Amino acid sequence: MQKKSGFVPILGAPNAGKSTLLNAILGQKLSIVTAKPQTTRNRITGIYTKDNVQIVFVDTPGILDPKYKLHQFMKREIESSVIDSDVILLVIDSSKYHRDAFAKMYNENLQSFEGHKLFCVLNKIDMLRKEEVLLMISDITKNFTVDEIVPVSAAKGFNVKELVDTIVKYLPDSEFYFDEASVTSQPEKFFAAELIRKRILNFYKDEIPFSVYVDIEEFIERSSAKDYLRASIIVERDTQKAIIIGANGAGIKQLGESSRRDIEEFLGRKVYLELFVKTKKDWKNDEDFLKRNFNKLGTSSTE
Ligand SMILES: Nc1nc2c(ncn2[C@@H]2O[C@H](COP(=O)(O)OP(=O)(O)OP(=O)(O)O)[C@@H](O)[C@H]2O)c(=O)[nH]1
Ligand SMILES: [Mg+2]
Repeated sequence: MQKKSGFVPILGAPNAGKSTLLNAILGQKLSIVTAKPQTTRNRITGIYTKDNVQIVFVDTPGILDPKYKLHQFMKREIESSVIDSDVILLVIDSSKYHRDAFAKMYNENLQSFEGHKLFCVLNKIDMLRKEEVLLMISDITKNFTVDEIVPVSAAKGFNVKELVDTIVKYLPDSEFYFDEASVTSQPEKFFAAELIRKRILNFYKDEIPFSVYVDIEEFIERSSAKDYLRASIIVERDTQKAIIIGANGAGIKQLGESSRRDIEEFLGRKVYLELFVKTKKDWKNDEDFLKRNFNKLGTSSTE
């Protein structure tokens, strides 16, 4: 049978449910999800392969006005995910739909949508009544040019299969880009860092989660012993370092244990995890630091 394959970036405002949608499509917790906006920082490739179809989804950071250099790097991740894409999914939190806010995002990104098929994915419809969803669909139809409008609940898995079926209709005939067994193109150490960051997003309050960068400094696979992982949690200020470590190291100990369990579950094997906390002043605005680290993560969607 003729193969069909294409690239499908998942775009939208912070917290719209983009990563939840990717995970729902893949049936796997690949991209970290939290209740906090700005959870995703890199583009994350999630490869869906079934029969003669392969869809390379690319989860992206939420669209926002850059305040730090980090945000500029995140924005570039979004922009590069759109180039060469076949269908763009623009995900909206339908429980927060406002025409003006949607119009702003739509118009600001119109140029990058050009030449691509555009789907408007109305997510979180489990929070709405049916009539409200219908009204929203008619409002979008009247005011915007999109190729499809698909209501879903990524969290409940509602209409997700139908979304995938609709995407397939727009895919070109093409050989697969990735091996049929691949689920992602990112290295394992990227996901290890993300799982540690997810725990930090959930454990600590206020600005701490947004000031944290997790760097996997060493990842050694060992046949005779557990894999060895050394991770550095990089924060912006010494006060943040003290908060993460906690009284008598209780914070870092708990963080280490829970992250280790998450990583073991993800990798399907035991690991030995060592965590360190380091201060790097204002890393969010440090171009060299960001360049080095974004490159190191191998988040390129075509790698
Ligand atoms: N009720 C409901 N909540 C959802 C749904 N999809 C996602 N959420 C919740 O919305 C929040 C944000 O989800 P994410 O998937 O992290 O959102 P995101 O768009 O990837 O966010 P960023 O990475 O920060 O841009 C989480 O608390 C999810 O559980 C849904 O269909 N229904
Ligand atoms: Mg996300």
